[in-house]
Amino acid sequence: MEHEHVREVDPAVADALEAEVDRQRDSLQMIASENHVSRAVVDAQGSVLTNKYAEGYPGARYYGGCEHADEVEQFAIDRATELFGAEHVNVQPHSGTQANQAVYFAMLEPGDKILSLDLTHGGHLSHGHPANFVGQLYEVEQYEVDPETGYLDYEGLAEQAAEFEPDIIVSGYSAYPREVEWERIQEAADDVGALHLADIAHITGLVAAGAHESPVGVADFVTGSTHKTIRAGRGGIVMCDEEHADDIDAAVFPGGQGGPLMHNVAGKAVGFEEALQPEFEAYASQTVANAKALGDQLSEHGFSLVSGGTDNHLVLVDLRDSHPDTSGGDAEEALEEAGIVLNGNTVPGETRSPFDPSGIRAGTPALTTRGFDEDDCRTVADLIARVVDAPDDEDVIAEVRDEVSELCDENPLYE
Ligand code: DSN
Repeated sequence: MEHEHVREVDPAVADALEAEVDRQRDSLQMIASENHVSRAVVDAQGSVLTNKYAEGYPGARYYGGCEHADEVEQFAIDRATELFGAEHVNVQPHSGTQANQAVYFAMLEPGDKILSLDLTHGGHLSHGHPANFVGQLYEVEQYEVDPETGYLDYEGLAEQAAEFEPDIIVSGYSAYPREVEWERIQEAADDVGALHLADIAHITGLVAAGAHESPVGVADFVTGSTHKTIRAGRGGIVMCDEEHADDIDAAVFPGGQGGPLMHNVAGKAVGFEEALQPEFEAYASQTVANAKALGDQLSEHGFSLVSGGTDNHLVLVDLRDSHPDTSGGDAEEALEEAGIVLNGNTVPGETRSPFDPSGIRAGTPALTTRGFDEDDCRTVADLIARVVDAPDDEDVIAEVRDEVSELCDENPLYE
């Protein structure tokens, strides 16, 4: 990746871009929400569609010259429809958060009630955290995972819903390692006459490939990110039945956004086309197999996994038992020095601060894209253990850094 046009104009930014390519190539990207998109998606996102304003929807825009924008957006819609089987798809949200906001804006009045999973139990800011406008505009109550098992407590959720009488229940999570039983949440919503929003941001690719049960056709609304496990252009997506199509479209534009980022919509179209290919199913199931191998091997090293393991692309490690003197932040820092990039993360029953929490979250989508298999992931778990066991030992960190470089060389990226 040369960025030669940038270099002609702005060598400083070109240097930073090239350094970022090197960083991604030469270290292990294990932030569970990240991935490596293809060169095709990079090209589409870097295209001249960035110049185009296209407020409105295909065939009904507020500006002229939208014929190619229309084509591209329709490709994205058609491919998403084929991937997920939803009656209606909106591919314009700039992010998963904005996809969620569109659903709230379309369906709720200020002061209405949202029931969602607590952030420290695996939820997301946009599900109603007090620091987010959603938590301030609506009345939010939060559910938690079972403190003993780390699994969702579906019965507790139904009881809480009966008491709180929410207008909408939000499912779908950013740090929940287990399969979600959408029907059980739908039943809880039906029992109290609430809507159900399933936010599949993290598992969009797993759902598209059949590696996780789909909430499409179960939940009233399904939102997602398009750049995580599905590794398409950066942004969000909303899916719903035809009945809510106009409300959702109006809530995305003009309700919450101005002009769509058409270059990102092009990246979505291209990434969705890639996800329709048979290889993508193999990628998604390998991502899950890799996360299981990573989790099993971390357990072998004495790490405690929230819920005891994983069914999806991520593991959540609670360091409090195995490494009581090492915070998630300490582990994140030492691992990054060793070339393993993941994030400190809150865990259920968190006793530290969100800025320096008790856990680490590690995902396999990006490693799998660059070709890692289960053996590689077990090796990565061994390396993580060596560093977290001795986070201040510069010799260990240097040795692990060398082994990370070897793994990267064996699984090249953006050649
Ligand atoms: N920032 C994403 C994550 O890491 O889960 C969610 O928006």
